[in-house]
Amino acid sequence: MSSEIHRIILHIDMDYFFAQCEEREHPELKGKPVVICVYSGRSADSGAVSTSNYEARKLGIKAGIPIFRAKNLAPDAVFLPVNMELYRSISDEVMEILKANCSTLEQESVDEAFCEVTGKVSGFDEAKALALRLKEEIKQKVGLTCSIGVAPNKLVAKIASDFQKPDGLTVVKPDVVIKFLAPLKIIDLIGVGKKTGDRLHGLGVKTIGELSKLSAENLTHEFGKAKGMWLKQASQGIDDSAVEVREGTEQIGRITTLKEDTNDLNVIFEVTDELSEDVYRKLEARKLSFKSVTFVAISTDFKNRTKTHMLEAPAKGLDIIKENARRLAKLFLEENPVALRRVGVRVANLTEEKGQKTLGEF
Ligand code: DGT
Ligand code: CA
Ligand code: CA
Repeated sequence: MSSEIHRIILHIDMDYFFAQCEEREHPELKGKPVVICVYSGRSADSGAVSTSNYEARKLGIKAGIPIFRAKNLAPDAVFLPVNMELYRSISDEVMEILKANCSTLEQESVDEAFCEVTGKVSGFDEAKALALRLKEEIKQKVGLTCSIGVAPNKLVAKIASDFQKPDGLTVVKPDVVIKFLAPLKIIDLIGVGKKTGDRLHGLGVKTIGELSKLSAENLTHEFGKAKGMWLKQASQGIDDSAVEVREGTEQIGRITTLKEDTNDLNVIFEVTDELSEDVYRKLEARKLSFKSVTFVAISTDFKNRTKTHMLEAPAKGLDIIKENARRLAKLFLEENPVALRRVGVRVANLTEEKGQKTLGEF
């Protein structure tokens, strides 16, 4: 079968991610325009929009515009500050589902990942069925929608995930890659920024198809060897880069809502112990060590804050997670005597255990 000589790669991109996370946490926001803001702190409304839900986008509110402009466009929209801890813990939930379903997961950012599924599925039809199952599982377990692109390489998979948003699925089989790319705008070719886009426009090139017609000589003359060759290949949908686990970016975290808001340390310790055990089981299953432990606290005013302890050397023991989480929780509540709504435990700076000794072995 011809499909067997091709790789099959999924690119998953969560829809309006930060805003959708807020909708999950506060269901009463659904249907209203929601705007996530990075406040610079200089004055009340200075700063920029980080993202917005689709209701807000319809009103012209997009990532990057000043907050005061967004407020002019939609005075009744809901404006919220970035709550990175929340997004990160939701991202962890998504990545775990993906990891369980592919041979290699490359997390690209908090809301995007490549999944290599070559060998896991027999061809593109099975890959499509897998993508649909993943979308369903993420919706059921995490409560969020995403868009997925399925293609023979990373470049085309990423362009495909963006093709039908939100809640989209776009499958680009190897024999239609060129036809799929041809009508798309130059700027849709991932890796072409504004500068290159403008220069290509100057050459009269507007679509990826038109770019693919330029000769390699012409392109290397115009953009230099490396970039010119890359443009030539990319415009034909050729990309050999491998799906690779990104080291060091990984973290494993668990977060939970308390039965009732509290600052009672005994209650909180009980919960952090449980979360620590969950985190430890994940680490152990994958033979990973960690170098930092973080306590995550979300108070009743929805502010959330963290306290992190960096270890001197990579560790892997459950007690180290538990004790640090407890100690950080206690410190946190001494500094912030507030009732907590949710708490979390996270480890980061993960490394493979291989060849590494625990203290007891020296
Ligand atoms: P989408 O994928 O078009 O449905 O919408 P988003 O919001 O998921 O957009 P995406 O995938 O480009 O970015 C993922 C998250 O990253 C987004 O929810 C917020 C954040 N983000 C995106 N652009 C910016 C930006 O320009 N500044 C800041 N601070 N954050 C951004
Ligand atoms: Ca996204
Ligand atoms: Ca993204």
